[in-house]
Amino acid sequence: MRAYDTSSLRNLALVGHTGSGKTQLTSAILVDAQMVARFGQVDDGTTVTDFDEEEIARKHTLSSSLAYAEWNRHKINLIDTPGVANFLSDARAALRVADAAVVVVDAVAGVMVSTEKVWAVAEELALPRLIVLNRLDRDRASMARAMDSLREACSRTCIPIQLPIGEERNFRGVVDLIGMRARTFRTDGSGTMTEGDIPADLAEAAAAAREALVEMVAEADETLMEKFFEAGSLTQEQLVAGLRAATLAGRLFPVVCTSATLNVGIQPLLDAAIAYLPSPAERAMRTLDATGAEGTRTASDREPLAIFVWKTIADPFAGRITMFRVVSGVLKTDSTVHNRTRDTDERMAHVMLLQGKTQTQVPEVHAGDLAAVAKLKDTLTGDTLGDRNDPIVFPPIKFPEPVLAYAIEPKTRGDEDKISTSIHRLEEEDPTIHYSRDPQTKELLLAGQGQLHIEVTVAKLKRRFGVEVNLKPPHIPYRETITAATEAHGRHKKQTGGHGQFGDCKIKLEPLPRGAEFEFVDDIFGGAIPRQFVPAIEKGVQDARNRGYLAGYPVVDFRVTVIDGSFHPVDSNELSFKMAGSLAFKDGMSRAHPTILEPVMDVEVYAPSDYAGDLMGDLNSRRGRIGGMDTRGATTIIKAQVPMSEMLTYEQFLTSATSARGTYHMEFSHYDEVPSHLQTKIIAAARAEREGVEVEES
Ligand SMILES: Nc1nc2c(ncn2[C@@H]2O[C@H](COP(=O)(O)OP(=O)(O)OP(=O)(O)O)[C@@H](O)[C@H]2O)c(=O)[nH]1
Ligand SMILES: [Mg+2]
Repeated sequence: MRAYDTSSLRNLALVGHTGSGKTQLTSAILVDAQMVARFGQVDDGTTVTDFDEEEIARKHTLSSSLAYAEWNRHKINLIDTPGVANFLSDARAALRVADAAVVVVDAVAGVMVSTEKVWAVAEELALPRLIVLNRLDRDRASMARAMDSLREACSRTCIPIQLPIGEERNFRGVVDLIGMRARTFRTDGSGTMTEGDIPADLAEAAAAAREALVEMVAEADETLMEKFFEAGSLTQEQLVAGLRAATLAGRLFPVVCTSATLNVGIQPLLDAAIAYLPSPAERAMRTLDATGAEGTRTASDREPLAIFVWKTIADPFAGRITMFRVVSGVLKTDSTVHNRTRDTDERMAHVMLLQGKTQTQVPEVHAGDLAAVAKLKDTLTGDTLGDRNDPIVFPPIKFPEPVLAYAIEPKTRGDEDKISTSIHRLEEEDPTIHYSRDPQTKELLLAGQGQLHIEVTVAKLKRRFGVEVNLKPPHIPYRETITAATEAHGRHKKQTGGHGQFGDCKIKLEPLPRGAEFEFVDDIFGGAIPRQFVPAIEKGVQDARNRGYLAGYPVVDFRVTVIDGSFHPVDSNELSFKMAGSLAFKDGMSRAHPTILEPVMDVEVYAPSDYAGDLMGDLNSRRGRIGGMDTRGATTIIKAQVPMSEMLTYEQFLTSATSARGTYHMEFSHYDEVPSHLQTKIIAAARAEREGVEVEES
């Protein structure tokens, strides 16, 4: 492949609700650009970007993957991202290294919940967006309805630059509203395109749509607006330049029309991406310097080398594969670069481009391009690599907290070690899973974004690492906290011949606001306890608070202040003060009115409006607090906050209650107090479990 300079690159992340056709669209692009010989199909498991066995089996993208198409002397990098809610954090990471989002919308269903989520992320990153109305060949596909939902849910300035030719199964091409030409396609998947005049029956609609486009472009820029009023229209050059500028500025969002399975409209889509979306040189990336001050770095070969790692793949055979964007400078294969996040050096032995899972080694990668490298030692997702003397880093990627944990046990006895090394490898590629051992029950806990996420992780463990586990019913990550301040005393004293043990401390416990976790303050006066024993008291309190008080869940959101104590010149040691800290904590908890906290989720439900009443009633019965309701066409959107423990069965409920026409999105919101009658149950369950374990162990 020829080398492409920065201005000939486009970095596009395909984002949108599951099933909108992102993977199929990527596949059509690759065949049209002759990057692959065969037109891969999601339904046969033959696409380039859904190559993982789990993705093929489930017909969903579960992890972002990279592809590229050479089109009209440009290299278009494509990141095919997941649209399934549990995996959206991977789409968020992809948007960090893209210069534009290609927002794919199903022309039958319109904008759905994941589309709104990724739209908001693109908004936050100020990313230019091109909208693709896909699946226009389906029954009940409607450009008009899809445009309504886009204008309501995303932006009033979504504006078609094409009109579809033919409806539903007769969809076979597009009218280009800028060139005012028709582009029709053979519908055999070959992508064979014919250019011609606009069909007579569309002439009027096309003229009206073009006028709307010209007005929108004029409105987006004051000087264009003046010219528009003077001349009554815009010249072709003004229209093209104005549309490009407004798209880059995020003021307009052009809309194109496709069918990814029939390979209709794909080539005009690529032309539009080159014409109206930015090259990396036109979009600076945010940076932080050593003092935390914000700046930007522009894609240029002449700037120092700076690389941002957005994704890692844990391959049991090939080892770790690190995917990155060369933000600035030129990366040469075999060079040594500095990992600034971890302060270590890494050798970039085999720099490569990825076409799905196919790797092609390249001698160098220029500023703005996306590439990968195998077998780095210490580098993880979110790290910045580059020149040792260049002080900047890129802000790390924020990943969501796990919301649900399952206890797992090996199917084969003695596989525990293998499980934990394999899960640690998977944690590298998926920072949203979390693996731990319950300090009380000693069970292995696997936490993630939801049931599907855990199931997929377990399936990966089996397929990639050959370890099989049983999943037990899910756990809610409850917490404990206190609601009253109190003083407490702990004294540890033992006299067993020779040296004794003596530690003694007085502490104060005070509640802190939600999310404050834990604070420890040393407020000892006049050497009541020698300085070196104070950390031991903290250690004792920490150990005790992690073991919990009421039901074995970590105690959070409080402050411990050591205010007094006493010591023995010979018998006092660290262990004794650790014990004293632990005892003081327990003493305090008995008076601090402890209570249990549970994770509460932000839930958004989308369903046909007929079901709204039933769905609201159900959310109420799940202790949900309804935050608002919106109607959008025939769809109702309900927003609510619901405790996680009540949402475990929601997926099945929603599917059966709405005949699979409802969808929902859920993410962690905050921790809140559990009502007291439910606390009693949680405490009883914890006690039963603990006793069960004790019986088993004895
Ligand atoms: N009729 C028709 N079907 C399509 C079109 N595009 C995609 N499909 C089908 O829709 C289904 C979903 O397509 P995908 O490409 O997997 O959708 P996706 O957006 O990648 O979905 P996730 O990976 O789950 O986010 C598959 O069965 C495709 O064959 C289209 O333009 N027309
Ligand atoms: Mg997909």
